[in-house]
Amino acid sequence: MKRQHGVILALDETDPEKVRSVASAVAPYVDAIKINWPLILSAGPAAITDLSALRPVICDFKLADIPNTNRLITEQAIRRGASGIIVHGFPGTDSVRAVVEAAKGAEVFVVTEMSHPGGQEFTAPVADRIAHMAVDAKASGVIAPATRPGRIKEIRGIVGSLLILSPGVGAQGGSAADAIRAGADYVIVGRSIYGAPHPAEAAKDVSDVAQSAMKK
Ligand code: NUP
Repeated sequence: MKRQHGVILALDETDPEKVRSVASAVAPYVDAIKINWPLILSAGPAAITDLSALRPVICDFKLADIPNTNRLITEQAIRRGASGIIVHGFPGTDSVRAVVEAAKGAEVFVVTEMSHPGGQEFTAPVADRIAHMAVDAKASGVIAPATRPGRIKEIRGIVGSLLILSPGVGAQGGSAADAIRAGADYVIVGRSIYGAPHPAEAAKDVSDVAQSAMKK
């Protein structure tokens, strides 16, 4: 994934027609497309391959299983063309390492502290340990909350040069500029792009904001 816009589209659409139209309209303004279970369960896993023709696809499967199951899922996602995969850290280092090994060079991102209010309940208290573990397990990067830019800054202090991807911009109340200035490499944006009257314009606006925050 090459950083130009600093924006990753979270394409949580379930209408196959809209998946296609939003993806092709927004692709010129984002560096990757992140897909999650709503899209996989509606459009099917072929969507991984189809969308990869437009932009690198990150599978947000939030893997949280034993190493063997994590490995099997990762292999299938990579076989379909995924460029990256998102894994939970709480099942332990061996579960994350299994994903890094099975990814065969594709990018692996470990969830630290989740962006929604409930993320403060169970993920926040262990987020710093998970960030250290992501470094040890040789992950490509971590997911950290745009809703709490102060936490992005602290997590940056732990992960060094690993990538930080930050969801929670727009619909969840976070700001792209604040997240990037706090140390995020990319913001992940869903509803406020694909749910906008003109998704391409909305994506371009976020990209402009992210790019100017990168320069400061
Ligand atoms: O902590 C997280 N928060 C979060 O919102 C980790 C995530 N992976 N996400 C995902 O980012 C979430 O599942 C959704 O796909 C996207 C945010 O979408 P939106 O709130 O911008 O619509």
